[in-house]
Parts: sequence; structure tokens; C-alpha cells
Amino acid sequence: MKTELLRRLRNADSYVSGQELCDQFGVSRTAVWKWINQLKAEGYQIDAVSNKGYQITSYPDNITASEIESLLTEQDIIKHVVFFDETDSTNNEAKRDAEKGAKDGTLYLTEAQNAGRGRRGRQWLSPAGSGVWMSLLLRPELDPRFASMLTIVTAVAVVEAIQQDIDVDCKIKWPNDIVVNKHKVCGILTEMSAEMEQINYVVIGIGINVNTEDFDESIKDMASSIYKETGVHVKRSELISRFSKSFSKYYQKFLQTKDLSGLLEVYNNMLINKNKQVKIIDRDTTFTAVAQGMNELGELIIQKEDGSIENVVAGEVSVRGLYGYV
Ligand code: BT5
Repeated sequence: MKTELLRRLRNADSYVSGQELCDQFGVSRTAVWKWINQLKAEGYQIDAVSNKGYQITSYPDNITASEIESLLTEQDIIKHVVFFDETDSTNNEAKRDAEKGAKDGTLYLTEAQNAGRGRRGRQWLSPAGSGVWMSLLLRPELDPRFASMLTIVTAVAVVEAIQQDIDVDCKIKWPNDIVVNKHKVCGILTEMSAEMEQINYVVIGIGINVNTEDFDESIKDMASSIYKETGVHVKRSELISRFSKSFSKYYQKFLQTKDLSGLLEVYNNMLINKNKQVKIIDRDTTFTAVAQGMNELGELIIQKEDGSIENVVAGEVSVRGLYGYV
């Protein structure tokens, strides 16, 4: 009911009468009034005028389930939202729920993580109030070999979601870091459960520093937020909604081709290292090469100093700039 009420008021051009809300939801005036008060308590500013009804005049930076769900349409990849004030890790929440049969398109979202994870056991710092820490549960009919490509689909959708709202030069550091002014503003962690030829589920964890002002000493040189880099406060729920729509679009393309050919041009235009010299850090060697772009399998095409071309695989190598993170 709260989600529906929020959606109705959000989509209205002006006031919606109390009577109309009662009729639409089949409840009493008192029930509507109670829901309105609950929304006010959550930070929505609602103008109530007798004989006219209710109108939302200002939205808080909320990421509750009803706030996100009220922004979704049929086209969205996100079908259902599970919100936590705090949790260990939304990837863990998603995996636990997936094991119990949770549905494709469920989004797990929290204000704060106390055990946020990066790749290979690294830590992801996820303080309350300023970031988007979320995990999308998908159950694609896909060979497990292709699952890692979903990270690329996600990266493109995040960049598009950020850039639709603000004028900012947002780039991707292959394969999955999103950077603004050479600082990391987002990381992606894709995990999966699969049989030999079939995926049970994929969990795509996305961490975006949205309005963060201060960073921990350990990451402050390489990390930043959209707000710090642009001075713009972005509403997190709207960013999530834009991501959901963007992801849907590229996910459809990906499922049709089962490779990244439909995203290649967009991705390579977002690639920060394209045609630049990079350091390739392999298990036991480090060498310099020129990054030429990504191929349809998600590999990075590099030209080594001897002129030879090689494709390197995410997860096997790390890429750095010659003098630092990018
Ligand atoms: C990543 O790992 O970039 C993937 C991060 C995924 C986080 C999301 S949040 C929702 C979901 N739930 C989770 O538990 N995880 C996912 P990686 O490439 O390994 O980068 C990790 C490194 O980034 C760390 O070792 C730090 O150096 C740095 N780092 C940690 N917290 C950061 C932050 N908030 N912003 C930028 N960099 C950070």
C-alpha cells in the first residue's frame, strides 16, 4: 500500500484528493492519513490542502524498499526490493535468500555494511547514509562460462545511470572499476552458484560512493564519490532506478548474443585505459603494454612492447596506470 501510494503521488502532476486515494486503494480516509503521516516521518514533504488533497513537494534521500519500488516500471530488471538498515554484506544476504528460492530480479539493499566485500577477500568500506550498497539476484538461463560478462553489463549500466543525471566524465577501468577524475567511485563483485552447464543464480554486488564526503585513511588517495568529484548531491533511489532501466536494456542484448558484442562500442568508449600504456600485473610478472580495448568475451586486448597482441583475462591479471591506480 505504501509503495502504491508513493507511486500514485509521485506520478501525479498536482494534488491527488484523499477521496481518490480511498477509492483507489479501497481504504478509509483515516488509513490514507496514517500512510501520509508515515511518509512524512520518513522525510517526504507532503503538502495537504483541504478540497485539493495531497502533493509531494520534496523527496528525501531514502533508499527504502517502497521508495525504490515506487520508481520501477515493467521494464525494470529490479522486480522486488529487500532493504536493511544494516547488514554484513548485501551479497551475503542475496546468496542466503537465493538458497531459499528467492526470485530473479530481487534487489538487496542496505544503508550500511559491516563486512562489505571486494574481490579476492578484499574489504569494501560501506559507511551509512551516503552510498549505494546493493546486490541484484538473477537466474539467467546461461552457460556458467558467460556469467562473468555480467560484470561488464553492470559497469556500463552504472556509468550510464550516473551520466544521465549529471554532466561528469565517468569512465571504466577494466574490468569493473568505475572512476571519476581517476578516483574509484564504484566497484562490482559478481558471484555465482552453478552446476556444470547451468547457473543456479548470479549475485551482482555493486558499491557506489554517491554522497560520501570523507574516506578512510586506507583508501582516501584512490577512492572518491560522485559528490566529491562534482559537487552534486545525487538522490540514491533515482540513481538505482536509472541503473535498473539501463541494465535491463543491455542485459536483453547480452542474453540474445551470449557475448558482449552488443555492448562493445559503448564499453570501449567508456574505457579509461584505451590506447594508453598500462602496467599488467600477472601472478609472477609485471610488464608494460598498451591497452587497445575489450573484446566480445570481456578480455582486454593488449599490445606488448615487442608488438605482439595478447588477450588478458579478468581475474588472472590486474591492470594499473603507469604511475598509479589508473
Ligand atoms: C570491488 O572489489 O571493487 C568490488 C566491490 C563490491 C562492493 C559491493 S557493495 C554491495 C555488495 N556487497 C558486498 O559485500 N560487496 C558488494 P575490488 O576490486 O577487490 O576492490 C577492493 C578495494 O577497493 C579495496 O581493497 C580497497 O582498496 C578499495 N575500497 C574499499 N572500499 C572502497 C570504497 N568504498 N570506495 C572505493 N574503494 C574502496
